[in-house]
Parts: sequence; C-alpha cells; structure tokens
Amino acid sequence: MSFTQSLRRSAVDIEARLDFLIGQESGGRVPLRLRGAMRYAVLGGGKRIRPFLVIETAKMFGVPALGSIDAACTLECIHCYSLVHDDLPSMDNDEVRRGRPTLWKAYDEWTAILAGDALLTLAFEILARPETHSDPSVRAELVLLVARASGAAGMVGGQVVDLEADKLGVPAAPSLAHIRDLQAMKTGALIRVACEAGAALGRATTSERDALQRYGDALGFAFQIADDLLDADGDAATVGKAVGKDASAGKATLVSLMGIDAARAKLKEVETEAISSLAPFGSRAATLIDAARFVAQRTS
Ligand code: GRG
Repeated sequence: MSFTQSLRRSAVDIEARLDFLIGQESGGRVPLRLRGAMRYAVLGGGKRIRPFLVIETAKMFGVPALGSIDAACTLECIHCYSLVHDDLPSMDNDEVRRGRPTLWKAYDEWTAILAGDALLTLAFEILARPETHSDPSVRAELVLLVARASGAAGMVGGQVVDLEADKLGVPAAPSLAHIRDLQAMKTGALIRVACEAGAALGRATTSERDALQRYGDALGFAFQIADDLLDADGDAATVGKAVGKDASAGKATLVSLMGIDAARAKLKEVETEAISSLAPFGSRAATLIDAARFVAQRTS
C-alpha cells in the first residue's frame, strides 16, 4: 500500500471515531446547532496528518491503532478548532476551507467561535477519560503535553505573534530565526506533540523521545514551508482554500524572505533533517520517513 493510501485508510477510521466522539459528548446533551457546527468543522475533509502521526508513532512502540486513536482524535479536534477560529473575520477572514465555505460562512461568527471553543474543550475531556489510556499518569502527561503545545506558549502564542505583525503593524523582523520560532509555535507545536503523544502512549525511553522531538520539530517546519510554498504558487482548487494571501498581506514567511527557489531548497534540507532524526529506529520508522516525504511534497 502506498503512503497516500495508508493515510487515507487511517483517515477513514479517524473520521468514524471523531463522529462517534462528537456524537456522545457530555452524555448527548449538546444543543443541535452546536453539534452540527462541530461536525461541520471536523468531518469535512482534511488530511488527518496529526492523528496519523500519533497512531504511527505509537505503533513503533507496539501500541495498536485502537489504543491510540482517541488521543489521536484530540489533536484533530484542536487542529480543526484552530482552523475555524483562524478563518474568522477578526483573524484571517477566510471564506473557503477544505474546498467549501468556512464554518462562520456556513453558520455565523458566534456559532463558529463557540464550536471552536467546544472542540478545544472536548479534546481535553477525551484525553482525561480512562478509555484514552488505562494508566492515569499517561493520561496526565498527554494533557500536559497537549495543553503546552496548543496554548499560550504554543499554537495560540504563535497566532498572536503572527496577527500582531499583520493587524497592529508590529514590524516583523523577517529573519530565518524569527520565522522558524513563529512557525514552531503556530504550526509546529501541534505536529511535534503528535509525535510526542505517540511516544508517551508507547512509553518510549528518553533518548527515543528526544529523537522523536527532533523529528517532530523538523517535520513541523517542513509542513509550514510547504504551506507557504502552496500559498505562493499553489492552485486554489487543489489546495482547497484561497492562495496568494501571504504576499498580499505582506507576511514574513520563508518564501518572502528567501524567494521560492531558496525556500524549496530549505524544505529539502529540513526534510532530510527530519528523516535523519529517525536513524535510531531503523526500519521501524519507515512510515514516519514516508510521512516526512509526503509533508514536504504535498500539493494540498
Ligand atoms: C486560532 C489559536 C488559533 C490558531 C490558529 C494553525 C493556525 C493557528 C492557523 C492556520 C493558518 C494556517 C493555514 C497555517 C498553515 C499551516 C496549516 C495549519 C495548514 C492547514 O493544515 P492541514 O494542511 O489542513 O493539515 P487539513 O485541511 O488537511 O487538515
């Protein structure tokens, strides 16, 4: 089976589980409008790369997919909430996401804000449940890792730094270090924690965790460079959202700093860095190696 096929197959299982988890949330007392909006946000396509990384990293340590799928789904809930909020008029003001109207366009702003809030909260409800892992110390560690990655020093913090430059004209110092730091928080933290969560579920050793953190860091950076390149020269229909937004907003990205060709070369370098970090795992890491290649070469 090719990598794309296994990603798609895993996405089917993840979507079925997300559907179930949203359906049974809080004993079924969720208002219909909210449940509909949460389902719209989560179940409308998407590559499901973050949950895939949790499942495949955990598999390297002998954890079957059934043992990691709930933790995996929590990262997709958080990712989807971040997209819903990012698309709002007060943030990126986007009308198309995953090839269809964004949640605030399909419903309205207040529903989109609250559906995002509910998805973030649901993620932590799931992480804390015994069904996610039988050992409470593993669950507590997952909560800590995911909270740090998605919160003020992670994804939310990265979004603030990005929007400060965009909305308040805070001059972005467009250096490679600034861009890497910003992206490590905004996009990278969730990708890195996907690998860390898999390692926590699999009770990996410290040196194994270190290697996976290096992989996760490089993968997150590769993911963002690929995203910037898609924005610069991708096709909106294939990408599933508007393109060319970074340049028109004057955003500091690797592409604006270095140009397209140098950004492509950097992407190759970071892809190699990600793959090299997996050396200690030998052939056990074959799927994660493929994931790095996929992320670097993605077209949507
Ligand atoms: C609102 C707190 C808050 C944070 C938003 C992630 C983010 C921070 C904003 C999204 C802006 C953006 C498009 C960033 C580029 C990287 C990215 C997250 C791309 C979309 O992720 P994919 O390609 O999307 O995994 P799918 O649709 O496949 O799930």
